[in-house]
Amino acid sequence: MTPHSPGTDQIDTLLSIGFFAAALVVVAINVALIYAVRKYRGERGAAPRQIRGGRGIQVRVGAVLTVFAAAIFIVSIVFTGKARETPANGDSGLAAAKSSPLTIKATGQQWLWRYDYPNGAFSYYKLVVPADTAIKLELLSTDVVHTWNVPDLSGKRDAVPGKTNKVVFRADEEGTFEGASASLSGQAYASMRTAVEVVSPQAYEDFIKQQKADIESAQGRVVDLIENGEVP
Ligand SMILES: [Cu+2]
Repeated sequence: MTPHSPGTDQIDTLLSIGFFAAALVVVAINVALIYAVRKYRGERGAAPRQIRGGRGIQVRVGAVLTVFAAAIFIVSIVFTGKARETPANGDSGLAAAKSSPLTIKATGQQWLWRYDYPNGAFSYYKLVVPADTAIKLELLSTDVVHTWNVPDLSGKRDAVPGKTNKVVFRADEEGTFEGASASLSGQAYASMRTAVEVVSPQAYEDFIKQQKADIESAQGRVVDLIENGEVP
């Protein structure tokens, strides 16, 4: 993953800390094992000596491991908490989102994501957002549990029927960020993908306006067809 939002920086750092902590434990255990084996090995052919360690060494090793585990635990809680904070709006972000994040509804359904924008426009599969703007996605589901997962922008979060979860992020540059479903939601879950298209605030405004006009004209055409008797 490549972090493109403040929260994902935290997740990325945490990932590195986790990796180095695990590597440290693996190396330390192997070094201690090789040291002990080399120091206390017996002569070839002779029965090896029986050695008993004192209680002191056990307590000391236990204490070091406990402190290490506790430190990792606390660091991960702090970092995870920071990753979930709503980011501030950037200077070049959408002016309308200055005081509170731009809120968009993301609804998971088998097997498609629908996005509802504040002006009444909606889109499927592709979410368009302005760059450098604090975004709050309200996650909803109409059927089963889906997981919204666009790793470059945010941590995973579940869309649960009857509950509203949220995802916050602020994309630092324009571009398209891909996401895939992250929990099994039925046969076609593998194809339940999404893409976040990050554009300039002006392009975002233009998109939702155009999208709304297109939806209304399509609905108007359907009404015409019904009135003309072409659709029973
Ligand atoms: Cu799904």
